[in-house]
Amino acid sequence: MPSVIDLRSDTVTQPSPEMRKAMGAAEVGDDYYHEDPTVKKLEALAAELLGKEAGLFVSSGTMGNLVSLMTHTRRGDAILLEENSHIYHNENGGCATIAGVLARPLKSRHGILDAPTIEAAITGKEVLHPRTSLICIENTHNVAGGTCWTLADMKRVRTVADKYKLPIHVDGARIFNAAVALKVKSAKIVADADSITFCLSKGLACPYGSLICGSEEFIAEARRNRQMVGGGMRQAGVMAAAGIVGLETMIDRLAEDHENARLLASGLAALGFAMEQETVQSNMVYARVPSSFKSSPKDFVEKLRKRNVWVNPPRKDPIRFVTHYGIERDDIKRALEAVKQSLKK
Ligand code: TLP
Repeated sequence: MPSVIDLRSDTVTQPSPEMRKAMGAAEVGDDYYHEDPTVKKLEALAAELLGKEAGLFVSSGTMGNLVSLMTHTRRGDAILLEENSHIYHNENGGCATIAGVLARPLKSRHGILDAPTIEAAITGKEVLHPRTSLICIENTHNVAGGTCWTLADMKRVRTVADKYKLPIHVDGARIFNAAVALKVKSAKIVADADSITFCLSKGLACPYGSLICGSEEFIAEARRNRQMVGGGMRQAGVMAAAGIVGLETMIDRLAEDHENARLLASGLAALGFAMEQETVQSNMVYARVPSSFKSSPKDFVEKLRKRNVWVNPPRKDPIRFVTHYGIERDDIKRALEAVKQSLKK
């Protein structure tokens, strides 16, 4: 049976052989007592890469974002975020139910918020309105197509944030994709942010985990909040070991995923798929099934699956294809052939 080409997400990646080896050999201890040397090494490495004072290992991007929100805000505050952001839509409302904040979703161009939109949404002077206490941005922006916030985009938001003395949190689940796409050091990309969450378990191909990075003081408080949501760890060095390998070996490789995404995008466009090419900036392609295809996008996805190419059925219209570790150039060519066949009756 031919192997499956799984383009549902970069979360489906298998750990590399080097990761499995490192996990087996990891030196571990009880992280509650700060005695897991491998976790400590991972946290220090992450902080160094992102130019922050400290790092904290958490179980997922969702937990990283939640703990960061809890650390930056008080219950009843308002936070500003993009209307299609992961925190707003895909974290099961944790910001409201657990952090207790009011999320104000803002319109953007391709996921990139502009300063006037942010400034207009800031409330807090009047007793009538919740106090705005945080600006969240997503880099790369998933639903906008894997789009990247440039340094200039960040600077503009930093200027407003400074004017109102607001911190910025970056949901950087795929921050290294942004760094590689923009050819900028990761630390520079988040230099204007107060905190960042990034995922090991996406393009870096690790089996588990995310990190929060920020100041020493912020991370100490985040550690308390992580405890509150049940995220305390014990011998987590087994997982952290894979994270270290991910950070050391998987970042530059992301360029291949981006190249494969571009190849896929041009192939899909040639087959009549509609997409905004300018949003194909990293490892994702969002594309609409050609209007000549007489059935629904869901049917198309099912037909494609029968040809061993997996993508998620679209929630709304565009179908998302994600490239990642384990997907080679030849797989993209095979996938495009399967797409072509699936468009036929
Ligand atoms: N994104 C996942 C899904 O939501 C399942 C995906 O397949 O793209 N921020 C962003 C921008 C994300 O895309 C994700 C996950 C997260 C946060 C949450 O990370 P996890 O899944 O580790 O909680």
